[in-house]
Amino acid sequence: MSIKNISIESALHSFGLAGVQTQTGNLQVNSPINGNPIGHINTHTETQVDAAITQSKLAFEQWRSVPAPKRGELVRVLGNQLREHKQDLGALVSMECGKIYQEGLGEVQEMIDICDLAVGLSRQLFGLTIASERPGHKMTETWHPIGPVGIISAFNFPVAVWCWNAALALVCGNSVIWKPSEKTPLTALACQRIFEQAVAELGGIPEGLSQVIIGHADVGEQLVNDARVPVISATGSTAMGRKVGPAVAARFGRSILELGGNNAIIVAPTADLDMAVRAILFGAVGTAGQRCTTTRRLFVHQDVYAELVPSLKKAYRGIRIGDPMNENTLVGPLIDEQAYQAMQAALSLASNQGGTVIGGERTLQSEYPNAYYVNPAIVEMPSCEQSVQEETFAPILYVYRYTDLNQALAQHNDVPQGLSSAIFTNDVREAELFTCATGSDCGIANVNIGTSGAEIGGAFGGEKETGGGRESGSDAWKGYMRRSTSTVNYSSELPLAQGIEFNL
Ligand code: UN1
Repeated sequence: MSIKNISIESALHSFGLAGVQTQTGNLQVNSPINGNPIGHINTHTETQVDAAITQSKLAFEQWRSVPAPKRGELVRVLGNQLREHKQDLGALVSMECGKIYQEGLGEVQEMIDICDLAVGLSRQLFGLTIASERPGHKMTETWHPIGPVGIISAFNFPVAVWCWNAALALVCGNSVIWKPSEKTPLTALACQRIFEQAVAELGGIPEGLSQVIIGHADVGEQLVNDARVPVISATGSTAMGRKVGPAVAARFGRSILELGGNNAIIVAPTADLDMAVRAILFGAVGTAGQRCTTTRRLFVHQDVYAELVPSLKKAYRGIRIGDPMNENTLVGPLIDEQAYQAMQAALSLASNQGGTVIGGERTLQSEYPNAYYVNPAIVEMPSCEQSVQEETFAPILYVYRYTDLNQALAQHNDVPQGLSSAIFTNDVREAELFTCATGSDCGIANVNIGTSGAEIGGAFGGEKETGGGRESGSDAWKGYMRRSTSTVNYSSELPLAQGIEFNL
């Protein structure tokens, strides 16, 4: 059954974007649902991007003087606007990037949640008071707004990632410039409309406080290379991060990188296997395997292998693949043909390495000749030693059998990426080992829940080729501010630190 009353026309219309369906523009946007064009828009020129950065700097110079709790009011109104638009925006996300409607709604909820967090944070941008070694002196550490924040986001979380960054950046007193994926610009324009509604509702907000720039990699590069943008937060592939990181570093900017993952779940002998199967299923096939947190590798203890793996295969047989706007569907399409080709290449490599592949074929081809639906794949690998090193953005789950947890942990960590991880166990020693300093080397290490679907309250990101950045909750806000240490001498002497005597 299809989601009632929401069509691409109605979703675009609710954001004042109906015109994109008929207008001409050099960027054609296709829906991964059927491959049909859903709009044409224009990319920004170099001059327009430059003007956007100039405007962003001006907006920042006003916004940084607005008290933080007042800045929080804008984010509260933004959150309320998102609540009102949850269904329409969730549907547009689903239609533009192909994730199921439930996950589209979840993504908008993630935006609402981060707005709530940021509103609270707007009254809690705490600094420190530090004991001075000198009498009559006070040392403090204060956090100040830093400047325009550039946000580069990927197609798979086309709106939430903007909001994680923007909500924090705005309460921290910064302006924002967003370069969304060229595959999902319409949802970005919809967010821009929602933001403008919040601005209009509140009034008195600097012009151009949050802007969207549309384009391909060249537009992103211009943003990344502009020294007026002190922070670049980029989410996407490791290949993209390899370009962004050094370019930002070369101009002494700060980058917050959230790149590829190669996330694994370990299933130990004491695990609750029913729970594990459900978590693995959501982690491996949810969003058609196109989350940075998708479960890509599974280490199963030999004592439970014969029970868990057949249950998992059975669960895979029950997956309903199809139109993501159909409420029965669990897995929608891949984003495009290139994603499909990458999946096929990864599967043939795995079978050449002795892996046994189940699934992975294209499906629904006669119904949707221009879209790429696939059966999620399970690949049983012959040996733990051959842990796959690359992230393929598709639903492929590599399964390994292990006998010793230390050996499984070593294999688990022996990949270039370090985003998310999980263990299913009811053995407290194993759980503690997995989450301790010598356990999982990932930014996220879970026990008895899967690798994907993190809450916004925690810091989100990972180590090694995942880029090291942290977004979202905890103290990630500090990445969007500059730190100032002040020593105030309220005595009538001028003692030097370290006891140095320096007298005429
Ligand atoms: C991403 O895929 O880039 O933890 C972000 C999750 C989501 C965010 C994923 N909250 O799966």
